[in-house]
Amino acid sequence: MSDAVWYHLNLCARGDVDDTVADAAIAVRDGRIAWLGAFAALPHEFASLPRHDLGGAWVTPGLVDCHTHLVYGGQRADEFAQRLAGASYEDIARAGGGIVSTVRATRAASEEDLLRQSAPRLEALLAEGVTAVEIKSGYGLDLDGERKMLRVARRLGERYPVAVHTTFLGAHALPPEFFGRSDDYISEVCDRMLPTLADEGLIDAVDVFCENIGFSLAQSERVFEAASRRGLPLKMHAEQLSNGGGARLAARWGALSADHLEWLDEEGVMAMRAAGTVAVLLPGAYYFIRETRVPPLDLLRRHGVPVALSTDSNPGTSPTTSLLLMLNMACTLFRMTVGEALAGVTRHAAQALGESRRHGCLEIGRDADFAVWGIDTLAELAYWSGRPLCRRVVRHGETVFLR
Ligand code: DI6
Ligand code: FE
Repeated sequence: MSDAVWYHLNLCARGDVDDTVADAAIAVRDGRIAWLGAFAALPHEFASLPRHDLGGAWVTPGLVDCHTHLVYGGQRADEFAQRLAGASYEDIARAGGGIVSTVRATRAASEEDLLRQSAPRLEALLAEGVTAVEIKSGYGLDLDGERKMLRVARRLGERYPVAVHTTFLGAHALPPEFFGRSDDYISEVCDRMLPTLADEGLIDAVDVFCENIGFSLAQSERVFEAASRRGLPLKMHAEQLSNGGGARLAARWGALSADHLEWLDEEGVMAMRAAGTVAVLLPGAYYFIRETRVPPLDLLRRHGVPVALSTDSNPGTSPTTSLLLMLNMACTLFRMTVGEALAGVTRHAAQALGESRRHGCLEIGRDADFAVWGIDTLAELAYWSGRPLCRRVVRHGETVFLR
């Protein structure tokens, strides 16, 4: 079927800009990488396979977008206009807009409708070389609504050649019917929604929005407890709008990642380092809400915390479907290096999903999932904005996107 040798390519197999092979080749058998290295060293056993000439293009692992909310109904362009007129993201949330307005639109949509609205967002990611994506729930905020979102996420993974990881984010916002009763809502999340949806096989990980407009440390901990009882990996939206100590809590519970982190302090960084918790930075949200406080990259570097980058694709704070634009923003706005940015959408992003052995790196025995780029140097991935750089996406050895 897809058995072939891909050659005449520059290889960046680990998403490491200092570890590349010029004039390389990748041999694929049964959808997996059978061999890779310098073309001149191609073992004889692969000599008879069909060959695909990539014309000197660069090849990286398929990119990983490890934090998205891309399944939702409607959009919030009006709210954007309100913010331009002076309202803050928090003002709008407190006035019943924000996340809750997307909850209304998502609840009102049928499953088919939600699938139709969400699919183009995934298609856009795929066309930029993304072969693995995380999709969160969190706009249903009741059992049926959350189930609908997670089912749509699963169906997207069946319909498109992208590995979809689902994250249950029932604790994203307080639904209006629980107004003034946030502890009761957390009970609903922990005692009913999470166990039911986990039993239905819809949950790969559990996340919570720990923030003063979200849920408290104590409430977040209850969610972690319920998820851990089920053996589900943990993630947290932490220190996005204030320094609430969420990252420390996430680390204490051995979370895969803590995400956003503009307000993260050194204690939080050290706790994350000790726990192996990945820092997921989301420059699209930083940019779109016109945040001015940048995440503490120097501290993250100094303590050796792996940093991932993601789109946070969502209608309120990051209405983007371009992971490459996030590389550009991470470099220009956060002063990350090109090498850090590329690691952030390959091996570190895979680690943030708990999937380091499956995604984010090309090596013998792994799925042949890679992106082919029409660039002369890897720095171009972060340099251009708005330019279609991805020429081809290969998943399990088959071309699934071609430009
Ligand atoms: N933080 C975010 O940036 C998104 N969710 C979250 O917890 C925003 C989601 C939205 O505004 O719709
Ligand atoms: Fe988010």
